[in-house]
Amino acid sequence: MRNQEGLQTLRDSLTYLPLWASERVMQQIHQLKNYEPVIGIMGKTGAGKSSLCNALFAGKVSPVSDVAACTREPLRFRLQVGEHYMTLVDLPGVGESGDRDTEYAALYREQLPRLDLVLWLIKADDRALAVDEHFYRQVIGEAYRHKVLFVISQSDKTEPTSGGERLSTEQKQNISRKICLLHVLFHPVHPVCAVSVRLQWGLRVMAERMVRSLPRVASSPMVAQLQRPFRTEQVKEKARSDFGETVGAALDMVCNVPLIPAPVRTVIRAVRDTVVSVARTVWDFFF
Ligand SMILES: Nc1nc2c(ncn2[C@@H]2O[C@H](COP(=O)(O)OP(=O)(O)O)[C@@H](O)[C@H]2O)c(=O)[nH]1
Ligand SMILES: [Mg+2]
Repeated sequence: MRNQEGLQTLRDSLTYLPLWASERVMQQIHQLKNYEPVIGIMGKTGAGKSSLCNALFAGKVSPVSDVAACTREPLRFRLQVGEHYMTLVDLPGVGESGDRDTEYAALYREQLPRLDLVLWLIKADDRALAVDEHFYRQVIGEAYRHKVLFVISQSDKTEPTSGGERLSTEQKQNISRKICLLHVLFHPVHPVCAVSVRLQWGLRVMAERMVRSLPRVASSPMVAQLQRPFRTEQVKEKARSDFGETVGAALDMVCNVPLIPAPVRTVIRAVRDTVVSVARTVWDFFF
């Protein structure tokens, strides 16, 4: 219902465009609303991939298709919240079986172009990072670095461990050191996150980093999948503004259609800012 209301409000803001142009823009808006993000999760077995996804995302999970237990086909899970979907791709561990690394490299090269973001989990007490480093250089390479978000998982296992319900100052200092180390090793595009699912620590910041690291088309539908506590104002504001910008880009696309009459172009330019702000306003109706 609110969905329809949102669409109608957007349609109204396009009244002054010729029908073909407003139809084009509405079609784009439909696609943006229904975009299904694909997020890859990397990390050695036991890094905490499943636990982290369960902590962050609310969606009901359904395994996708006839999953064969071969490395060429990673496990895919489809999450659903209302009418929004997102796919998680559980990518096999790096450097866990040397002889299969070539096979993994091929799998990653095949998957990377289709992923909106890769969460690369490194367990807080994992010190064997040489393989990760090698893999990052060789397989991810320059082309896909912007898609990788490093996450230090299970931060409560940072020395000196106490098993308590809060991180000690010493632990926090050591986590900061680990973050610095990862920055030196990987030169990541996005800042490294640190989380503990057991202590529910760092997850909010991680959600903010995710929404900032995703391509504009993917941020809003990802936010729709987040558990309530992580849908903070900052997270929503970034997604809302991404949505506005993508709708603006749809108008620009129509503007760039060859041989479009000059007066139509003028009208599109004149309404652009209004449509973008309407899109931001109705964001809550959609996501
Ligand atoms: N102490 C602690 N244990 C965790 C945390 N996250 C996950 N684990 C545990 O680590 C183990 C492996 O987690 P899992 O999510 O299955 O890892 P996956 O193999 O990467 O999917 C499980 O026993 C989890 O309960 C955490 O933040 N802190
Ligand atoms: Mg798992």
